[in-house]
Amino acid sequence: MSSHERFTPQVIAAKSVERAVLVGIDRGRGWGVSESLAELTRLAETAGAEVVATLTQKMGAPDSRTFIGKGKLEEVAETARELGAALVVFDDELSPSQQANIENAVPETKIADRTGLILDIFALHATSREGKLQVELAQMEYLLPRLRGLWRHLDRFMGGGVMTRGPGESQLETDRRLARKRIGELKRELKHVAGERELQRKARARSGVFRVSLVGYTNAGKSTTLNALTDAGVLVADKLFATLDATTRTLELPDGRTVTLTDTVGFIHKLPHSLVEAFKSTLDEVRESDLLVHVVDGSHAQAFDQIAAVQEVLGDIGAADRPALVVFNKADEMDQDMRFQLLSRFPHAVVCSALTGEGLGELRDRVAAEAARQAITLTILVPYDRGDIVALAHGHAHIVSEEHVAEGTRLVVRAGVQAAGRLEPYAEHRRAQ
Ligand SMILES: Nc1nc2c(ncn2[C@@H]2O[C@H](COP(=O)(O)OP(=O)(O)OP(=O)(O)O)[C@@H](O)[C@H]2O)c(=O)[nH]1
Ligand SMILES: [Mg+2]
Repeated sequence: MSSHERFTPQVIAAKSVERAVLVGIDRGRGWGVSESLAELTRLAETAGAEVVATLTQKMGAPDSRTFIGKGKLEEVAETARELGAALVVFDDELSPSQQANIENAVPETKIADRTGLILDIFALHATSREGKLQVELAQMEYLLPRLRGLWRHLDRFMGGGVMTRGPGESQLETDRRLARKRIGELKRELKHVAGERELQRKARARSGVFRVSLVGYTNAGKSTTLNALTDAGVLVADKLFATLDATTRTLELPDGRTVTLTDTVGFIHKLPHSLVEAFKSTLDEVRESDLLVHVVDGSHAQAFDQIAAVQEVLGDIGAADRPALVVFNKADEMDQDMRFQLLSRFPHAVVCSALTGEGLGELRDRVAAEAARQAITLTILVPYDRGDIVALAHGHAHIVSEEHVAEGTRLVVRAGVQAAGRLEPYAEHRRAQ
């Protein structure tokens, strides 16, 4: 095996603390640059780096060649040199060519971006086999188009020039081929590993039990909420992306009804697309949930921005249409004014503290009310010429089972009052849970 037969993803943060300079652009809209850089600081610290400076530049859109302007880039190089920073992190995903150009302009320094940092944290925090495979897949997808950048780096190290170009290019081809091969292997392995969880998920779907998923921004308190409601014993930590695996527990509600409650990976502003793709099967549970409990850190100054970021990811994964209940957590850290502001924007939200238990009774009641509202189970028999009714059931009800019989399609569905009313004419049985 040649020394390049194995391709290992680059690890941004080394074991020892690395000094880092952060760079962001102020677009004058959307998230404020200082808030975004404060979050990037937390990400950098979580990955094991120490932030020694942050630099910003005002511009409507990033420069297509170097992300920030040339002058600013020189300032970044100068700052990194003066402060002995080995790492410069940009607050947006850099294109492969931007990355290569910046590497040329800021020599002797590792150049990373928000995406690379998030991927690095995921790699540090992944514990299950599936989680590790998902993260490696996301890393490889991210690295594949950037392999050229790594090679340019090496070429320069070797002195560059005519003699190094040939072998460099062919080595690049080899690396690309190996990376693609690994991506294929990872996808196959993931399919295999996800099999068991898939089976459980499908069994839950068939059982018709009402399924609730906790979704929300990282560090909002999803795992703490699951633990408080079900004694699940899931890891809780004051760090970003503490838990990556999905955990499902049974939750008994005050009215005697039983539902399942799933805690899943947290979201973030500018969540890398490769991660969303790689975590697709973990996020299937969210997409298929009957109810999303959107946990928000109500004590955070960016609570509303974080809600918008979560809604964006929910849209990306095809879960935007799921019924959602907004929960403002960390009530123990809120003052009266904050509560008022949160509730005036989201009047139907629940305010609670998973830490002190305040408001958890109301949360249980509200979940029970949602489950009751959506809980009419119908067995319908739809003639084959009424494909529109089958489509209606798929679009607006939960399909418990579906079979094709001589007279048509027989479906067992669970639906809310409205959809149930429209499907009722085809009912064989009707049952309210
Ligand atoms: N003060 C206060 N802190 C809380 C509350 N709920 C959770 N926390 C803290 O917030 C931090 C994050 O909690 P987690 O439950 O790990 O958050 P998460 O949403 O699961 O985060 P990720 O798994 O990283 O996406 C921990 O330090 C918790 O102790 C609360 O109601 N009040
Ligand atoms: Mg968690």
